[in-house]
Amino acid sequence: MKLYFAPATCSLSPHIVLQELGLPYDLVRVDNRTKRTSEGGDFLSTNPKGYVAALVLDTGDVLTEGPAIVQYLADLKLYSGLAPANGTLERVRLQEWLNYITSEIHSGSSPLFNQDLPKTVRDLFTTKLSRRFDLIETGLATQDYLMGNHFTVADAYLFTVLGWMKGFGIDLGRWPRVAAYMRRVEVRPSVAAALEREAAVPPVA
Ligand SMILES: N[C@@H](CCC(=O)N[C@@H](CS)C(=O)NCC(=O)O)C(=O)O
Repeated sequence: MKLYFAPATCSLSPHIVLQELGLPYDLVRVDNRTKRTSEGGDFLSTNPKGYVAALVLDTGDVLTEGPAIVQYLADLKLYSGLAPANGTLERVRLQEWLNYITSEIHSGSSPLFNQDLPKTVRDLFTTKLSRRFDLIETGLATQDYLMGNHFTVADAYLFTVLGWMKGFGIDLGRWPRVAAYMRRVEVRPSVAAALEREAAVPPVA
């Protein structure tokens, strides 16, 4: 398999999952500005959507959309516990979280990357995000991870998008359980290994 990634973006989520599963993979870095890749190609020819993450399977099939990619990966090793079995209510609970993260937090924070965003608009997005974090803070009162007391692909995704908040001037310390959760996930060997492998791929020339 081959993961197309860009540093400090949402592609870190499937990357952490690949590491959790101990699956072999190659990494291809994408320059999101030029859409050129570290393979010397045009990323758009692999993923016409033009954004990471994209996972190219050994069959040549290309998977996109982070929530779909992480579920595909988890299902390759069901016993990993990274996702409950398909067809169960628990699996739908996982999908509920993945959808919440992608639509409410990922999409809800993407505009904040725009430095030119007027302060009033920035404040609106920040306030809405704060409410999303309140809900997670409440959920973490009785458990260590989103789905209970074990790590799932939803945690790989949440950790990834929450990692952007500092750069937006949002201090996760306002949500002490969320801050503790970040520290808990951060020390997983999969996270360090994914970050190390990404850092080892030089910028696209
Ligand atoms: N719906 C996609 C969104 C992916 C996405 O937002 N990718 C960002 C990085 S986090 C990106 O590559 N943006 C570059 C662009 O849109 O040109 C998913 O959930 O995977």
